[in-house]
Amino acid sequence: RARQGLTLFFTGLSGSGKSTLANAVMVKLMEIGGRRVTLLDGDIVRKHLSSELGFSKEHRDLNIRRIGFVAAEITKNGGVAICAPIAPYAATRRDVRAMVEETGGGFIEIHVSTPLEECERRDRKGLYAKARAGLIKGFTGIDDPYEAPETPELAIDTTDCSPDEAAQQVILKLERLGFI
Ligand code: GGZ
Repeated sequence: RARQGLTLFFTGLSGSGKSTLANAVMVKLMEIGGRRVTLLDGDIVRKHLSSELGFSKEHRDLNIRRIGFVAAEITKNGGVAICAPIAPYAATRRDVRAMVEETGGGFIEIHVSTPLEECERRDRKGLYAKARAGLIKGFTGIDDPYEAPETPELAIDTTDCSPDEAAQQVILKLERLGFI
């Protein structure tokens, strides 16, 4: 598997630590070397690939399918795609897994399982406060669903662990699975 392409798919609530963790894992993989690494973070994708989309179920699904398509292309060519959207719907995540696995590469789903309570306590961007006040409608975890993965390859709660510790857990998992 050490030569196979691979997609790391982080899913979790806003503020759960997906971006921070995805970045830390990217840095570690680049240090290890051997594979090209592409980060498809939620914010980056929303800006460059899905700028016309909102947050309805249809638009979220379309956003995730686009990410899945790009990740599958990268994986097919032997690279590492690191994705970090909320991706709230289980069925859509399953479809993306199938798209990636069809290329013969690996798909590792990582649930960044930091509970809502902690995400809301952090509220780095003030979005939870706005959602609670009704200023943002359809905010994931407040008045929009998040379907937690039932059998992810890995689940990491970042409440009590540093980004470096969390990233190390991902690297360890990749070693155990034979990808690095
Ligand atoms: C959830 C929203 C919403 C709503 C704007 N619901 O903390 P952030 O700001 O940077 O992460 C959130 C981001 C989610 O975009 P994704 O592309 O990851 O979502 S999905 O996978 O569902 O397509 C948040 C911001 O966009 N944001 N409105 N209503 N998050």
